Amino acid sequence: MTTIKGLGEAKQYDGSTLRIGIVHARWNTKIISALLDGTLKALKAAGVKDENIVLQSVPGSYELPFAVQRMYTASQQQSSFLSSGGAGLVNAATDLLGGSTTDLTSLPREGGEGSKPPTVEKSGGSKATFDAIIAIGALIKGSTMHFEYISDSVSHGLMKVQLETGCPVVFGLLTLLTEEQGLERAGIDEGKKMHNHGEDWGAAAVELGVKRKGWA
Ligand code: DLZ
Repeated sequence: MTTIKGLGEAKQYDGSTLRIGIVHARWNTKIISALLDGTLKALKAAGVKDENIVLQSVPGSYELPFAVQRMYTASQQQSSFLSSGGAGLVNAATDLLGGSTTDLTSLPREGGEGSKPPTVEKSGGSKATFDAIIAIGALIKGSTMHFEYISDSVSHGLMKVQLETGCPVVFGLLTLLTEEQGLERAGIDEGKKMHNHGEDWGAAAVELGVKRKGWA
């Protein structure tokens, strides 16, 4: 079946001067891990430098809006401190969030639920505010109303954060009726029905990061 869905004709934006944050939930790790891979692939394809990508993890999707808000605000405070002559400040974003970032290379690639959670390590220092932040989570519907409440509040929370901070927040939240839908959208189902949606999110972050500079 053909589809008209998607980003349309993709223009490649130059991400080589951008600083991008990624906050991901750890629930449904197998899906998240693949989505992160896709996101990073797109960021790197657009020229975003490794040292300008800051990763942070939170337990579940419900924590995403708070984490994005803290990450951006801390980076802003750090940036203005440094530009006013401050020095030797450690990464304020990660400190305010508990001093850890995810080491992506240790994310389990197989297994999914119940597999070993990602280990954490402290990130290096960073100097600029974020040009865009990508929030990644996968909510899977269960038998109660939990899914509806969290999907709704996280969607509204992420929109509120981007409008209040002025930092583009890419909506990498999958709201899934089944686990299979998540595997498809992460590009890791057996039939390989869909592409990895993380690639779209990485490209969206670069496009918004570049355009936002022109809209400042
Ligand atoms: C509790 C919970 C449940 C049942 N399901 C998911 C899910 O499918 N995806 C997800 O990202 N998080 C889930 N969580 C965890 C909540 O998002 C949150 O971390 C906890 O309620 C603690 O605030």
